[in-house]
Amino acid sequence: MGKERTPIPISPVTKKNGYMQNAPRSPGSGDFYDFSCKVMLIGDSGVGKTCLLVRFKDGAFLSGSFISTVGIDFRNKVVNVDGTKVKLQIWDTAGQERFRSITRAYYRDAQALLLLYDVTTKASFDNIRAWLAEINEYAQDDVVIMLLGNKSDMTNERVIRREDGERLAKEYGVCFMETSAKTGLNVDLAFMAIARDLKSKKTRKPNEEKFNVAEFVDNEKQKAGCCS
Ligand SMILES: Nc1nc2c(ncn2[C@@H]2O[C@H](COP(=O)(O)OP(=O)(O)OP(=O)(O)O)[C@@H](O)[C@H]2O)c(=O)[nH]1
Ligand SMILES: [Mg+2]
Repeated sequence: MGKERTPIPISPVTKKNGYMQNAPRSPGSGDFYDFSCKVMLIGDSGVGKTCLLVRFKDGAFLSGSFISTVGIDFRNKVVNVDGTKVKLQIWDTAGQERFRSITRAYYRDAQALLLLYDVTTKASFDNIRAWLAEINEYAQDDVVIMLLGNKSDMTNERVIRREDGERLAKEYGVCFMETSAKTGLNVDLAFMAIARDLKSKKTRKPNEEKFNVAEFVDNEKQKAGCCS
């Protein structure tokens, strides 16, 4: 286990369903947005949640010694989805067991969950079922879930095949992709797919077709010519 990050004070409270609509400015970021939503990063300690967030927010990779998150932390990023500005309020949770009760308190406000395992650590993959049970118990019924197999750049150390991740995701009916916080593979795609799904849920008219997040991800991967 690595060092620990300084505890971060907990929580601006969001509305019950987590959406804050038509706010003129997102607190702290200075960016205008049309609506905001809460996304949580969860999974075992060391799978790369903080690194994934830093890669998405700042385009950088936190290499060097591992600093384990204490409690919970968040970062905002406003993304543009076909002209609509969606503020993603991204909560980075601590994977260590002793912080589990803190994490549980945040599930109910989340519209989307990015659930990570590390393709080089079998235990983190085996624990995904337990994480999904947690989600089932504490999160909203219609929460968007995306399973991410992170550290896909570590080819030589890999112990979990892509097909294993795909199979598990299919079993639970959730979207799946492999990512790398180090190279950036699929990181923007994961967050953008979530933002699109949430925008669609928020703005879809009754006669409009539902947004299919899995289909969107497949199309985008094909466009990028990648296979992960
Ligand atoms: N090669 C490689 N290393 C990664 C990747 N993502 C994270 N790491 C490394 O894995 C270690 C753990 O990353 P963190 O992002 O701090 O893990 P975490 O999931 O936030 O862990 P907790 O805060 O304890 O829950 C660090 O040493 C990172 O440099 C990746 O995609 N590729
Ligand atoms: Mg962390």
